[in-house]
Amino acid sequence: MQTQTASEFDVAKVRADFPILTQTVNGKPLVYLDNAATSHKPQCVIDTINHFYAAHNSNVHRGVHYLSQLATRELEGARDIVKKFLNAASDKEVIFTKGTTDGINLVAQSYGRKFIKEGEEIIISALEHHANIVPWQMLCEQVGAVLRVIPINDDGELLMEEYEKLLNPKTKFVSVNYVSNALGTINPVKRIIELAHAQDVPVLIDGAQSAPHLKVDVRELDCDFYAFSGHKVCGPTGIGILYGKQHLLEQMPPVQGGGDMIKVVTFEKTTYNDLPYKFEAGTPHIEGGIGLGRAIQYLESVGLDNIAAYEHELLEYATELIGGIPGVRIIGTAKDKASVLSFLINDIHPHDIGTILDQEGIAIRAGHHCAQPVMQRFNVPSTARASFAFYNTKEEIDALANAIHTVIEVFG
Ligand code: C6P
Repeated sequence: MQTQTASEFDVAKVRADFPILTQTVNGKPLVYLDNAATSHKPQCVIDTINHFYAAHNSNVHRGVHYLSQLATRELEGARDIVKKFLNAASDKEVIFTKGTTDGINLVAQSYGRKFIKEGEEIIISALEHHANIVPWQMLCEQVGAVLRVIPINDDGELLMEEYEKLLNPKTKFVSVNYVSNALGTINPVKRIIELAHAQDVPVLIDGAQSAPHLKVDVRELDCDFYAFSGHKVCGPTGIGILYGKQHLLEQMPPVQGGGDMIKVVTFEKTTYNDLPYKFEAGTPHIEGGIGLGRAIQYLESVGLDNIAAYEHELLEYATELIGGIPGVRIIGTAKDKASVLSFLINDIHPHDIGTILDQEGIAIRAGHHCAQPVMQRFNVPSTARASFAFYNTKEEIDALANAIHTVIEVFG
């Protein structure tokens, strides 16, 4: 598929796929700018889930009967779609999880507990979401490891020379996000991975905010693990993906025991199932997985490169328009950014900003965005955050700018 220029991108056509976008909120057309929290679902994903329950509902991997085989084929078909989406080498490397948080916890508790020992070090960054901080802190408490943090500059960019200094023979794992949810910074993950690999250190990429916006090829990136959430890529909630290199996953113990993850169980000993099922204990989120597969097909039909180009133009437009309003301060001014505009207006509390925007039908997020250390770094308790998707328009950004003027008027 040839990449469209942003002006060629047919946003009206795309918007027609999302039934929720036609509604009004507080008497105004909905302007949904909270896509980093969760994205909306196109009709094809909603239809796929409905159809599963209406026609195919059954448990998977267990039954010899028709419906069970159908459901199994659909779920495994979705795994294959994800495999191709990520360019993973094998379906064995694609594990269904509950979401990004679940995937990171799995790696911390499985790889971490087995391979990281007292006094050894784990590197994360100052840009992380709590989901990529707390699981490592928990692991550190359990095994006596030490957490090290790559600092950031005032634009919200990682200080790569500090990262290089942090890497040392005690480093046993690196875990960083590709795109910061609080600031939108796109991190130089390829370089981060190269530097870690030069010291034989594996790297997990938190892809929660990159999967919806950037084309990712895990083999080209050479990451060891990549975690993302279905609900941020136009798919259902409660489902996500953990990609892991097969040779690492093979060495890792399961974290949860139960049905589906075993081959033989006796009271004396249990042998575990092959990948990826070893990490998928219990009945999976079947319609979630199938819905996620459909969502990825949908994103691919729009084209990840088209999405990235169009969203880049939206972000540039918003940065200039909103950043130019007297009293507005943008937090996060990295050179390389995706889809997030975090801002403050004078000393108005972001919750007040969010409430007034809501009255205008505009949905943004106000708060610490589950990234409190980022807020601490900028010495602010919270920010207002507008986050864009490929179904947003410049007119919606104009509406945001107008509503910000209203906020300023209300608070004098
Ligand atoms: N960020 C936001 O509004 P889950 O909740 O598991 O789907 O995703 C967690 C997560 C992990 N890493 C990053 C970079 C994220 O942005 C998120 C989710 C949402 O910014 C909800 S807090």
